[in-house]
Amino acid sequence: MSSSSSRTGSAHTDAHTKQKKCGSVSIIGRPNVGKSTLLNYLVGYKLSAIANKPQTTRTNIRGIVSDQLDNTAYQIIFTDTPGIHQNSKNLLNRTLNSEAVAAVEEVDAIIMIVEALKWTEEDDFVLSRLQHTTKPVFLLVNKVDRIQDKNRLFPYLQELMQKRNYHEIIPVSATKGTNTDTLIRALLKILPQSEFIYPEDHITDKSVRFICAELIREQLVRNLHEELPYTTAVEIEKFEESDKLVTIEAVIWTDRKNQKGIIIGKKGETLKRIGQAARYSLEEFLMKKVMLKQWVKVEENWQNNPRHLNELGIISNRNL
Ligand SMILES: Nc1nc2c(ncn2[C@@H]2O[C@H](COP(=O)(O)OP(=O)(O)OP(=O)(O)O)[C@@H](O)[C@H]2O)c(=O)[nH]1
Ligand SMILES: [Mg+2]
Repeated sequence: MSSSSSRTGSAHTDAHTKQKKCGSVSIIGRPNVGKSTLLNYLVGYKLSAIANKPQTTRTNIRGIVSDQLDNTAYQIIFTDTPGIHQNSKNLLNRTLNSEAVAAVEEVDAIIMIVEALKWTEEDDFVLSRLQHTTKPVFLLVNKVDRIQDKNRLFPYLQELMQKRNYHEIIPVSATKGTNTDTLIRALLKILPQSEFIYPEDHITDKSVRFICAELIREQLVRNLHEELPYTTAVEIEKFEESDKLVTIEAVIWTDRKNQKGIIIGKKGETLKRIGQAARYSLEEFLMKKVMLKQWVKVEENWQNNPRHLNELGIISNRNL
């Protein structure tokens, strides 16, 4: 598990399988619509941070699904992207947008996600970024589990059909997995016949360290309020794996001294809570006991420092 993360128990192709398909699909949309939730559901592992706050995802993350459906063995490389947003104040924000936009080129299809019954100006903005693409765009209308009266969906879907010539519009629930098989079936119709690119047990192109840093950052985003999480970043300084235990040392970077105090909290309580929750998801991902040590360090203005963004893996993956 050094250069990329893999899982045991892959989908082997057998003699009855008629064809093999492989392709790449980008998942885009405004912040908070459920892009990372969908990626994690499809891959079956938590690779990408999820939180009920905009701009949780900061860099493109590939999740690889190798499976079979209707006599087709397939490998789909999904790219989860940062939410496309209209505020591009600092280098970090601008990087988030360009990552997302870069992800719509050189793919076989694009998934645009919106929320059921909630179309906003930012959705229009996302749509405008897709104006010139010739790739099939699948519109997923997510969070349908929240809609009690499903009859309300039908006119909404009809309204969406007027906005663009989508390849297909599919109502889904990324948390429950509703209609994700319909999505895979629809994608398989347009994906090319091809050998797989990655070994069948690979689930992401990111390193185990990167995913671990994301899982810790997820807890920062969840446990801290308002603006604070966006001025923090996580770096794994040490990752040591033995038979039964993984020892992880992580630095939480923040850009102001007073924020360090907020992250640590009264008598260290906030940091402890973050650490406990992070350890739980790290253990689930690594399938081993985890010993997690965390430090909080201050570097002013790291969000505008290309070297730092690069070190944190935020701008190093433009060519993915
Ligand atoms: N009820 C419901 N909630 C969902 C669903 N999908 C996602 N959510 C919630 O929506 C919030 C945002 O989900 P994310 O997956 O982080 O959204 P995102 O589009 O990746 O957001 P950014 O990375 O900030 O662009 C989280 O609280 C999720 O639990 C769904 O199908 N149903
Ligand atoms: Mg996300």
